[in-house]
Amino acid sequence: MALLNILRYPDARLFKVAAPVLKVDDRIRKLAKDMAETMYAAPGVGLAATQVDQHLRLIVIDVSDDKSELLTFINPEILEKDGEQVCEEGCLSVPGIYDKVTRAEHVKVRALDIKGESFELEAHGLLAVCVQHEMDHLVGKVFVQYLSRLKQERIKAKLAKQSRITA
Ligand code: K1U
Ligand code: ZN
Repeated sequence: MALLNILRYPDARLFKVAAPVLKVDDRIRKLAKDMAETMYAAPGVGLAATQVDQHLRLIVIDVSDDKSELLTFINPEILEKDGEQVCEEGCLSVPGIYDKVTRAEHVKVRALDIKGESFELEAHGLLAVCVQHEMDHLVGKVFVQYLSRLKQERIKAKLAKQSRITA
């Protein structure tokens, strides 16, 4: 079992744009497995490769109650989105901070699975929020960037204070 280090906002590496995965090979499968273990251990319901300093288009999500519905998306693309929902979001890279973000209620996603096979998924509710949140990470966007500048500055100050205490 390998637990990966999760970058903390405002680490500059969280703002990098991830590159497409060129080949789904054992290296990518190992990274996806380690990311899933890291997500479950955190605990969280999603994780993007960007958050573990791997700048590839790869995300893992499991919104089930019993960790039984792991989804791995390689090179995900949103094909359709509609509706609107406001959800209280958190982020493993922004520990202890939760705030409301408006997102599409439904998304249709196409991606490759860990065998390198293409699949499509229709997501609603929390799963749709999670897909959008994790795909934002792949383009270097963290959910706090939807909040006001004032809130972002307060969050940065709070996290800086926390890391001084734990250092
Ligand atoms: O991207 C991440 O850091 C993961 C993030 C995903 C997410 C959660 C909620 C709304 C949008 C995106 C998290 O998993 S934060 C932690 C969390 O939500 C959670 C923790 C323990 C149990 C259940 C959920
Ligand atoms: Zn996040």
